[in-house]
Amino acid sequence: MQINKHSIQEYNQGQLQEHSRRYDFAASSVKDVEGVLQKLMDFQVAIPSWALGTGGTRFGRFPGGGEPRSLEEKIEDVGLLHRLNGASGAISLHIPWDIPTNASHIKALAAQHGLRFDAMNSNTFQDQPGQGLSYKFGSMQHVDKAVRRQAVEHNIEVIEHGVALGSDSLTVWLSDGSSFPGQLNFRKAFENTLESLQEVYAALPENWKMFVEYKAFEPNFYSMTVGDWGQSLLYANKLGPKAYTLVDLGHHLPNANIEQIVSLLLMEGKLGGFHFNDSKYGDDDLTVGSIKPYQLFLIFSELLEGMDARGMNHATDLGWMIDASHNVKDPLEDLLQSVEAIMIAYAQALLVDRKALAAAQQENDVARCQEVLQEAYRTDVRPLVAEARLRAGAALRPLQFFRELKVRENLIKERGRKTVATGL
Ligand code: LRH
Ligand code: MN
Ligand code: MN
Repeated sequence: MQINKHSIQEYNQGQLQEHSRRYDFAASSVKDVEGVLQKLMDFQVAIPSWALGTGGTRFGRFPGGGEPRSLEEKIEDVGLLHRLNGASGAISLHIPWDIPTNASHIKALAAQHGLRFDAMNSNTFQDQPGQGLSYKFGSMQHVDKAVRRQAVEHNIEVIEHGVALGSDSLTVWLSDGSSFPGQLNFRKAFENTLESLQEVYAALPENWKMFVEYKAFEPNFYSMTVGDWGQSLLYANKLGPKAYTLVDLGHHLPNANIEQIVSLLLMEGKLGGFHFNDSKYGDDDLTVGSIKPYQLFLIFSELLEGMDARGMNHATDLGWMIDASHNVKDPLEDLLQSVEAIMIAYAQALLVDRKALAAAQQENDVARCQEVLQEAYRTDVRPLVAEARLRAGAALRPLQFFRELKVRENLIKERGRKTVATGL
């Protein structure tokens, strides 16, 4: 299904009066509104290929219909999102869920939709049909060198796919760890993993980055070999300048202070990328901003403070991606909501009066510090985000327009009700 520019313009026309009223009010209290709008227009959030289908849980899966059946259809779905919101201009692939058998055709298709290829994701947490050795007891940490070799070779293959598509980064998430005390020699598991990562690192092209993603628990429930940001940072530091830590919001123990983590990683020049999602309990992969929007704002606030201090470009110097998977919502609707939540948090963080905050911090004026932050957080920035979309030629209200166009119904007509998306 295609959405043409003309129908978006027509839709926006009908919304314009109400939007202008709300926008004029919002813009009147923002100092550099044009600067803020430009930043919002530049900011793009990558969509992971595995978020486009219904995820399910280990208890069951309830497919929604019209889900993408191939890599081409996944690209089309992200193209639709990008058309609607102007902020989803990249797709992140997972190998082997998305093997691009004809890379130049896939690349051309993505370009037609205005998409680039974000980080490539390797997969050594599942055994694939025909695979020689099992990852049951880990991949890069494995006691058997041959298993480690297999995992390294897979990652090198993923890099090759990425090169063919024009990607420039590899995300390595390992499920390696142990589920019972005594199962693993922690030091040896670390050393094996480091050695394997070093072999992958050596295969990175000159301009590539490697993101080492950590996760506190699951699928291993006693120890994870890349379990927290300290361990990830250790690997990244030992690997070299192309290696960075990747923060996934759902991969911490409850109540972890993620905003402090990102601040310190930025200070060290070792924050590479982000996986956005939200959670109440753990790696719930819920819609961004659906549970803890204030935390999301605080994270963005630290991100901007740290990035500005280092002269980094918000849009290009970190890898921004959603990492979600849903059981009961339309995945495309969910992604529209997620991107919107990210843009809102970003816009609010742009409004923080940094000078006032720094002055209040210097004077230990704790109440004032809170006031400054909450002044920005409690501002309704939705009209600013909508204005950025309008200027980018996207829909003023993407989710409403998605429903008006009956996108899901059309996709079901095209692809069928019973579709099994490849991946999770
Ligand atoms: C692990 C994880 C990782 C991906 C994805 C499928 O929980 O977040 O980033 O490989 O799930
Ligand atoms: Mn993740
Ligand atoms: Mn996860």
